[in-house]
Amino acid sequence: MNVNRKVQTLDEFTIQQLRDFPQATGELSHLLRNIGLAAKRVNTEVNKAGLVDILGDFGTVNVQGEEVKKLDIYANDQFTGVLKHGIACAGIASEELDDFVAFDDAKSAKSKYVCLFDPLDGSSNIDVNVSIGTIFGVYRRKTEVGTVVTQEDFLQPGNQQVAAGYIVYGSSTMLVYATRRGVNGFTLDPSIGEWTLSHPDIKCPETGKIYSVNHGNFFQYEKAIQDYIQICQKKDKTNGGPYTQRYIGSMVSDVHRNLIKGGIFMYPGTIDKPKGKLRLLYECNPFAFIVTVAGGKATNGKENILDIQPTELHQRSPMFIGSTQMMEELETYL
Ligand code: AHM
Ligand code: MG
Repeated sequence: MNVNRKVQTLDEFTIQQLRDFPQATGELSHLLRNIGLAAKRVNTEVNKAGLVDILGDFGTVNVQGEEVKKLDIYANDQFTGVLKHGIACAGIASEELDDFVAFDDAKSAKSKYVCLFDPLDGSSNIDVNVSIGTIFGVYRRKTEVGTVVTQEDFLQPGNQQVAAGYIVYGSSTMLVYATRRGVNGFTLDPSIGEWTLSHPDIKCPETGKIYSVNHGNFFQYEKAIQDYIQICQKKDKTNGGPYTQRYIGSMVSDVHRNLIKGGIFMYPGTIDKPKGKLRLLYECNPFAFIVTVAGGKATNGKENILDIQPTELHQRSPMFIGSTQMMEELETYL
C-alpha cells in the first residue's frame, strides 16, 4: 500500500508539539481542533454560496424546511457552538455579537482559555466569489479557573495571546496559526477532509514589493500617509520600487498574501473615521501576533498593536502591518 507519510495532519502536528511540553494539558490543541472543525463546516457552506438562488435566499426557508441563515451568522453559530461544546474554552467574543458570551456550564468554567473571533471577515465579498476568512485570537483567562469568565478576560492586550490564527476560504482553504514557537499553515485536503501541513514555519520576508491600501480613501488620509503611499509609487527608490499595489478588500487574503510574499498592508484612520475601520481585538491583534511571530511588525502608527490596552470589545484601530523593512520605512514618515 502506498501511504504518503510526508503528509502531517493538524492533529498529528499539535500532538507532536505537545510532546515537547510534558506538563501541557492538551487544551490548546483541543481548541485548535475545534476551530478546524467549525472552519470545515463554514468552508462547505462558503463553497455553496453561489447556489443561494437555487437553494433559497438568506432568511427564507430551504427545501429541507430549514431557515437559510446569512453566512456570517452561520459561521458565528458554528464557531460559538463548537467552542461551547468542547472542553477548552470558557467563553467567546465575536464581531457578530454585541457582548461576550460566558459559557457558564461546569465543564466550560473549568477551561483556561477564551477565544475572540471574526467569524467571516470580508463577507461583503461573498456575492462576487472573492476569498474571505475567519480570524481568531486565544488568551489565557485572567479570572480563576472554575468561575464564570468576565469582561476582564477579554480586554487583554494582544501580547497576551497564547495563539492566533486565520482561515482563508480561497482557491484552496487554508488554516494558519501561530503560537510563540512559530507560524504554520495547513491546507484542507478535501479528499480526506483533513488539514495537512503545507506551509511549515512561515517567515515573513524582511522586505517585499507589495503595498496594500484602499486608494479610494487617499484624500482622507493624513499627509504623512499620503507621502508614504507616493513613495511606494516612485521609481527612484533605493529599495527596488515602485512597489506593486494589491488590495482585495478582504483583510485575511491581503495580509496572507503579504505574509507569504513580503509586503505592507495599511488601514489608516481617515478624516471621517480617525480610528479606521478594523477592530482591534479580533482583526488587528490576531494578525499582529501572527506577523510578529513570523518576523514582521504591526503598529497603529504610534505604538505596537500588541501593546494597546483595550477598553472596549469592539474598539477600532488604525493598522499598519507587514515586512520589517517596509514598516521601518513607513515609520520614518509617521
Ligand atoms: P468586515 O469585518 O465588515 O467584513 O470589514 C472588514 C474588511 C477587511 O477584511 C478589509 O480589509 C476591509 O474591510 C476593507 O475595507 P474597505 O472596503 O473600506 O477598504
Ligand atoms: Mg471583519
